[in-house]
Amino acid sequence: MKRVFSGVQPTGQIHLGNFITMQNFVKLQEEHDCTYCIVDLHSITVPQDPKELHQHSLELAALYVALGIDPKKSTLFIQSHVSAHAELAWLLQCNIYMGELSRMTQFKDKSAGKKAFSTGLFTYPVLMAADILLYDTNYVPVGNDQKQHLELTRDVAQRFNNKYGETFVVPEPMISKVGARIMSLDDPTVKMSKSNPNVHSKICVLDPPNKIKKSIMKATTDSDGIVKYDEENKPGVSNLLTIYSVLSGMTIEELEAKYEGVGYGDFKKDLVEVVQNKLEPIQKRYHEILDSGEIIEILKEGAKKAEAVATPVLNRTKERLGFVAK
Ligand code: LTN
Repeated sequence: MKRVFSGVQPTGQIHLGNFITMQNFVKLQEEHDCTYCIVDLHSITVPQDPKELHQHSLELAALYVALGIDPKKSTLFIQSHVSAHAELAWLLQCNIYMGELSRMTQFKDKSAGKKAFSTGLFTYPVLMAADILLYDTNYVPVGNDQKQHLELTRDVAQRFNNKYGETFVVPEPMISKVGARIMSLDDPTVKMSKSNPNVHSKICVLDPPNKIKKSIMKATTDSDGIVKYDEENKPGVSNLLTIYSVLSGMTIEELEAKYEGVGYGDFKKDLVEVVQNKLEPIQKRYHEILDSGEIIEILKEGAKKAEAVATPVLNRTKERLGFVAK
């Protein structure tokens, strides 16, 4: 079995783009040995309200389980519960160059125009490399925006192996096409994003039915009234078709045939129902897991399992560096 590792930040609400990414995580656990991490250490690279961070971490964990991550098959844990992450990040930091981190486009984007930002924002990709390398990861399912960080992870793993002897498994990215392609409802030329202040730009997994309805009915389309997939000329309608297709399991072609001669209003009404019906049972399960406290036990177990894999890798790394074992 190949090992899969991925991380999601516990910031803000989980929207449909994230949801689709996480659904892919659920599928992967059938064929691979999967580890999914709630990366709270990454979240504090930008200011966080402690109460919100706490809440969001538990919520994200409960949502993972509600979506179908099975704690018996996969390992689900919170990054800060396993201290090896912060520790390996330091060891890697001493083997990554300033120039490499300076070239990271996410860092450039996030620091642009800011008077002050933390050094953590700069070293963010090092911690991400530590996350991945600690689990002898073969595949990392991530969005396109994280590809450069993955390249850096591979570079540092190879560099370390060459210098100190075989230590790390060199991971490969697994770029999923659909999750990354869910666009904003108000402006279908940009990705659906947690940080977009317009609530109707996105649908969140925990949105109540009336909010889902409002956001979809308001979604930007175009004036030619034909339900057809054409990313370039009809980005709004194409985005709605993608959402419909992923949530219903119907293909785009089937949907185009179904809505031939039907106006956008009726098409959107059906989509509202598809989204509401998909999310309702997930929300119910989510509240059960969170309110019963079940999630606390799952995370405890998850941290134990994660530690059992991470600690030997960390020790192996220290040994290669010449550190004296305790
Ligand atoms: N940077 C990633 C989150 C992340 C991650 C990881 C993803 C942190 N550590 C390890 C994959 C593997 C993001 O913002 N999407």
